[in-house]
Amino acid sequence: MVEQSNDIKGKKTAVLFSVQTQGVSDEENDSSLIELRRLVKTMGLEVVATLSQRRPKPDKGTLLGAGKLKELAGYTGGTGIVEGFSRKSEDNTCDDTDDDYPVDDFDESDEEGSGDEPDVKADFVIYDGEISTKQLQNLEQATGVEVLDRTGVILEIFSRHAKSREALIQVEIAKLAYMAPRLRASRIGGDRQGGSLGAKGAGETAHELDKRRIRDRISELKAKLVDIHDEQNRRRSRRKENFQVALVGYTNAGKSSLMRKLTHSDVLVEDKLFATLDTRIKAMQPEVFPPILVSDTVGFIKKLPHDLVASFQSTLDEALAASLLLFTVDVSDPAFRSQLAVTKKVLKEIGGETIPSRLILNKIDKLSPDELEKLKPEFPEGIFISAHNPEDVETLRIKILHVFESNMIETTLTIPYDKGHLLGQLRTKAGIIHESYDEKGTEVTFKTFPETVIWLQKIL
Ligand SMILES: Nc1nc2c(ncn2[C@@H]2O[C@H](COP(=O)(O)OP(=O)(O)OP(=O)(O)O)[C@@H](O)[C@H]2O)c(=O)[nH]1
Ligand SMILES: [Mg+2]
Repeated sequence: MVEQSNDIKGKKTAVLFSVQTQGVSDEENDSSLIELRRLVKTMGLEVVATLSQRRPKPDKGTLLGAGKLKELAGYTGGTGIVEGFSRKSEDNTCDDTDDDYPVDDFDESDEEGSGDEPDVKADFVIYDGEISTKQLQNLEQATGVEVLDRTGVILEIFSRHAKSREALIQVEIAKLAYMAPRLRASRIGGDRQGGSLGAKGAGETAHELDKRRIRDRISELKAKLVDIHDEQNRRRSRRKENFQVALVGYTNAGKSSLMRKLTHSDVLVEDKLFATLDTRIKAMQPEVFPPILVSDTVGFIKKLPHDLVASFQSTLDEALAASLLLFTVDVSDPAFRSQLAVTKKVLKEIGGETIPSRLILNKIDKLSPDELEKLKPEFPEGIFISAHNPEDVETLRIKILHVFESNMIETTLTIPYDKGHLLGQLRTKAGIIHESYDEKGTEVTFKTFPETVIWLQKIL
């Protein structure tokens, strides 16, 4: 696959590439590259070309075979050659040698007219996967430009979108951990990584720090996070008496849009990947008692390395504290099934699989009536909505209320007049159904969570 665009308008440019390994279908490879293209655009770069090579495995030294590497370098003005590097050298002999798998037979782009001299030179080479230190070194030598992998791109976006103190610290830790082994490896990027794209945070100083100082800085940042998390845990335990609904799902699924509509708040909604990096919690509107809290979380994405997920643990903890998870998918995205699978996998990994959940198939306004009807039998329990349609949002709100009410119990208790202040507190924690007065006190019938009844019985 070779695509080219000449509409650059002074922006920095990038050429993207992937290795389609055995077992990865054409659709999966294409959809992953389309996603990478969106990520790269979100990062502010213009994509000038996309290449892909089918191989049993990425080459240990250069990811691509020799011919394809030359083609890639054609987009950057590089030589395509790695000095002193032999594909038959001991280091590079691996079970995926080109002899076993004739790469050219797999190679799609050769069929589609590679060899044209590209008009536009790319400033960056970006790989749709993870790059080892050695591969990074070799690729930068062959292309003469800075090379980034998928994680590097995601980190760059995170770094730009982080707003709260917590998100900034989390991103800085993730970035330092990512950059530490690459500092020595990257001859080109080493000077510029993190700084060249205008990133804030770790980028400006990282290249001056040796590994030990990076470790010290990470420890220092982690200590700061512990303080923030202690405070968050205190707040979270105070919220325990409330019913909390967490919106979880792939990036750009529409979580923040739903959060806005359900809570009448002004959280950021953008057609960007990873628009939200901070957890926001707001009461669902119109308010009920006890309040239903809705939280918006960071989106998930394919091929997100574990340590990056871990660095957003506290954001995910908010989802784990929820009484109900709303798995939100963008049903208009052809890849939505695999996006849902990614979300469920991450939630399972962090221990959230036992939390009750509902599936929200969002953006149905982007489907034709036929497409929608075909989809419904596949998700009989799914809630099909458009966050842009107020009636759909109301249907969702009522469904949330039903789950919330099914968790509550109805109780009647008498509150003595000398403990009258408890009545005021109860009103914020329960839905009052009936009140009557006799000589012992106020007899009140209310609906709330079992924990609140236990709390009240203890202090009466
Ligand atoms: N057509 C249509 N667009 C929607 C719908 N819901 C959300 N969008 C759009 O999809 C884009 C992403 O929406 P967000 O609500 O920011 O998505 P998110 O899940 O919070 O994304 P991240 O914060 O990046 O994880 C925005 O441009 C929204 O306007 C919908 O039901 N229909
Ligand atoms: Mg969002």
